[in-house]
Amino acid sequence: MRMLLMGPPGAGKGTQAVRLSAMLSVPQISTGDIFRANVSEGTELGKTAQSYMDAGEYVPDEVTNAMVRDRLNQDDARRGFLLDGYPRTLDQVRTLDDILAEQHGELDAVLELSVDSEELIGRLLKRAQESGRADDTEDVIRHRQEVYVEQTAPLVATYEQRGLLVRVDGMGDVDEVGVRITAALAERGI
Ligand code: B4P
Repeated sequence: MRMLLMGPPGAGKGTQAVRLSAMLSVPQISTGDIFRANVSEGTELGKTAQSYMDAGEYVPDEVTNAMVRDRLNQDDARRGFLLDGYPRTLDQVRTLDDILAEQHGELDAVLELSVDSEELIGRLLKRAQESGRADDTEDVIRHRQEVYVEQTAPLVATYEQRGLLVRVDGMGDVDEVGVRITAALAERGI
């Protein structure tokens, strides 16, 4: 099972990916989580990523693509994966196509979570109070939404044209969304 999880910041990608990865028995590969782990370990990759993340900008494609290529080359990704938060740019879509052709095979599905923008901001501000992530200030949250609308939202159409897109309403509580995802995937025989 090779699947992508897309949606704006705060849509619940990370939250649902944990559950889905257990359900599908494949590793959850979150580019945001990998960057944050590198930031907290103080690696060179973390030093490069931090300023972009703190500003709500995407980390440059060449850095992100190299990191994902390495990660997908690891043994546990051979039997499938759930990619959470990648690709986010056209260059990343093309790179992923190359990696899949070289190392894996076709995607099975691309899941998109849709959530109203005020709800997204409310969720991320709530997280800011609870965990204090550096990119969860209101200005940066709004900027991340803009970057998503400009650079990532148009990519969803690419996967729709390929017949891979599964759109799920991400409004409501975590369990409600989880049940919708399971039902939508079951309709596709997943
Ligand atoms: P990510 O870590 O992917 O952060 P995100 O888009 O905000 O999504 P996240 O997974 O954290 O939020 P979720 O919806 O799960 O990226 C962070 C940064 O890393 C990016 O801005 C960028 O700088 C960099 N980056 C990552 N990937 C990149 C790439 N491919 N290229 C370049 N740069 C990249 O959860 C949000 C909150 O909502 C949580 O607190 C959660 O508990 C809550 N929540 C979830 N579902 C809910 C529900 N149904 N109801 C209420 N609350 C809910």
